[in-house]
Amino acid sequence: MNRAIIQCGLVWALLAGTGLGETRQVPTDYTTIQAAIDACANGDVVLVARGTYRGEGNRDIDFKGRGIIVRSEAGPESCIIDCNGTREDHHRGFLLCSGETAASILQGISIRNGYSDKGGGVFCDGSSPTILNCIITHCTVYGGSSGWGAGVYCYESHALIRNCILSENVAQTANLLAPVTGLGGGIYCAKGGVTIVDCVLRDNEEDWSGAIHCAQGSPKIHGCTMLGEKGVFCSGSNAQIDDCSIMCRAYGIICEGNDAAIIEACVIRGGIRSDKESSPAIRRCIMTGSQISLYASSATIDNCTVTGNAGPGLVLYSSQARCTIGNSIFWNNGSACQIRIYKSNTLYTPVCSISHSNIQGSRDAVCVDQGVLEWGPGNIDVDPCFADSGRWEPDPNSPPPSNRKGGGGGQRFIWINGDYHLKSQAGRWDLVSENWVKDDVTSPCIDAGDPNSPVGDEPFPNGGRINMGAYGGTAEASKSYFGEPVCETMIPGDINGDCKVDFKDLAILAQHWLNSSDTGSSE
Ligand SMILES: [Ca+2]
Ligand SMILES: [Ca+2]
Repeated sequence: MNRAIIQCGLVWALLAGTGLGETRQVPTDYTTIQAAIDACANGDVVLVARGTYRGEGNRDIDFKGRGIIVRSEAGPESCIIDCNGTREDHHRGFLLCSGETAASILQGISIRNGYSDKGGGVFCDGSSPTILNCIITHCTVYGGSSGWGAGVYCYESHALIRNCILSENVAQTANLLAPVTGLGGGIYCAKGGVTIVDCVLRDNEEDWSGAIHCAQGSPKIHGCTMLGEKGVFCSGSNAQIDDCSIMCRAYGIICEGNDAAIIEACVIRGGIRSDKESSPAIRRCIMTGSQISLYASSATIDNCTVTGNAGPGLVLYSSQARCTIGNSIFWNNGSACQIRIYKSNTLYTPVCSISHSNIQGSRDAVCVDQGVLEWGPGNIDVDPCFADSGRWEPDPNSPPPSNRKGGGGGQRFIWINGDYHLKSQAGRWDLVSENWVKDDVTSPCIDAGDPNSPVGDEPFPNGGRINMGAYGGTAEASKSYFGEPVCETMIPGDINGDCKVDFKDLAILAQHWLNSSDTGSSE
């Protein structure tokens, strides 16, 4: 990381014809960070010593378009900008609104107690800086129609925010009658394409939106952890959310306003809600603790594991809801209905298509109040043999017992996630030992996905066919078992990995031959 930054700064410096750039130290050379920035040419470094910085010149700090690095000497824990903003006296940490590019780097700094209407910690407008290893905490936005982005606000920006912690920031509105209130307790991004990588968003508060609010644009959210009330709110965006752990109480992800989010390889507690012509694609996700709710929207659910919800795992609430489910597992949701199609009207009929999935209770557990169930090929109803199913436990934060499960008054229960790798006698990836282990049973979900789906990164022997569930098609897919001894060597022509070359392999070959011919002709 450091090398990349140095290289980046070096390239910039060379391009700007200024050589290596100068290092300007605060407070040794300059009394304030702003004074140091004002003295900088492109390629320079502002190095901030340990300490807590306050007052003019150490808040509302403006990069003024410079391609420079502003960084702490010893990391964000020991280098704090205390904005000391209040509702009456607004102050932020940093402003980047002069067309800054990725060469403008903010690194290793804590920002706290910012207060503004937009961007309590950092405000980016039409600029795309790099924000690395920063801690942004206890910042507030509060505005007439809305407060936007309590931690970071980005408008028409391609900023990179990496390895940052955003915690206990608050987005609020001054107008309690406003239909839209606090947006983005952690980060608000509109238009452009902000990239948020390996960040932790914890206990940020927002009236209405989420820890991250994406409005339009194509943001990328990768490898992030979200804890607290709400996760990501996507509105009209093409957000790509992958490899995230979103453990929220109210909801995990909301998609609205013609949103086309791609949600991939995430573990989500708090559910996904999709409405207003949105069409999320949900792939290889584990969803527990609350349901997927579809209103006027369509969703595709591929290779997902949906379990441990108090009610159905999926509900189509609106007559305009559409859902296509493949290669997925709906198991141990706490209702007679794993999936429910709720209502229809004279204009629209909700439709749910399910194929190559393991639905506990089979089609009888897809409860159709009004609407259409398209029960496709390859569905099964067999114990998926999870490595660990997970369990309900009393929520230590709830009042004394009244035997309510999953919410409501009295004692609440929370779902403790299990391990949703599928058991296999040939090998299952074990999260604890980080190694392959062998079980005494083999899940029927192994090699039970759509034969036309690519097996992807499934390790050998993979049966030549994708597994159901969240690890299907990945390097952590459970291995295929054909009886002892397990085939350990690859034989040319043995596609399914059973140590024999026979018609089973030929059948798989023929199936994919047709597929690849189609691909080949289109390339
Ligand atoms: Ca397989
Ligand atoms: Ca074979």
